[in-house]
Amino acid sequence: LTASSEPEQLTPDDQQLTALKEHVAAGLSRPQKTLSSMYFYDDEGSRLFQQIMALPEYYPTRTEFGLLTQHQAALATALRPAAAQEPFFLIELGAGDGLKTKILLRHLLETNAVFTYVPVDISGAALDGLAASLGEELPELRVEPIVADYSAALQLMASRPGRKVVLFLGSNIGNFSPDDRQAFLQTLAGPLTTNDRLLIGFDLQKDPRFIRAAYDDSQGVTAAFNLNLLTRLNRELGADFDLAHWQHYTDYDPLAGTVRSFLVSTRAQAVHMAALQQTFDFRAWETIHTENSYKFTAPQIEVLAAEAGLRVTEFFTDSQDYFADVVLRP
Ligand code: AVJ
Repeated sequence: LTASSEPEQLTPDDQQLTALKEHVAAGLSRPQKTLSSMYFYDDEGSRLFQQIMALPEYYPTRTEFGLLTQHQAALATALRPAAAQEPFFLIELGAGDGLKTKILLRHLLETNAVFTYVPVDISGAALDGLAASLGEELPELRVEPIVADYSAALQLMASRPGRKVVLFLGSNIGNFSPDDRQAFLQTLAGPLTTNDRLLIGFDLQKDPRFIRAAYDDSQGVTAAFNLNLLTRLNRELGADFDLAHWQHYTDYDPLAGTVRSFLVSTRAQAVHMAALQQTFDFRAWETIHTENSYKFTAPQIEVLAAEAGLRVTEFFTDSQDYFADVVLRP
């Protein structure tokens, strides 16, 4: 493994803390309190998400894994430059443990593609783990990890010349509100040129009960994942959330096509945050909205792409139409 696989951290810790403080102060001052699911992923949250991906109820990861395995050759052909030796960057937003991506990485290496893998993630620990496992499993791979949120990483990559293939797998796109999703896709598409490619994973609309079960598992791992956000605020903002009086609640709304997750205050309580020098009051059964997880239809995906000035060129699904991996180009 080369020295360059040491993750590059784009945003200093103090700026990150300032952003978290501002986010929490604003989000908990609204009539409907809300916190972004982006903040789930501290090191413990990333570890819990690994556990979620292995749960029997959580179908997206294993479905997409099967999908990528089945279609790896066609996907690689659709993504890589036509000239076999032309170098490119393979940028992955929200790389996590890279389990699914390794299918593509291995295929590209075996077919002599010339590329640098740039995994981007907000969890430094997740990227360290990924770099270490890649060093062992695919030692010939060139890796340049970046610890950053998506927009910071995209800005950095936009300034680099060369062909780009951007991966956004796992239906991470489902976390955006419709407005944010549109803005994000436009930001993503903006710097891309004709020969660049985008691969986006979309979880598809299906049996509502089946979807809901994936976000309310019987072992309570998803509940722990949601509640960990409060533990994080206790640690990083000196908050005094008492986890005995908070619950995980989630539901799927077929009308909006989204799973919504909440933290529910099971009694009237006040929470003080030392770092904000502020106290927040919660009524009994008041909720904090912590996550949206949108599910899509094929026509919606076409519209979404068109509105961002992108064209859908390939649409891969599994045999049950649970999930889609979609190739887009400018
Ligand atoms: C990482 C956004 C794809 O929405 O399915 C899993 C996060 N939240 N269980 C999803 C999540 C609760 C996950 N994504």
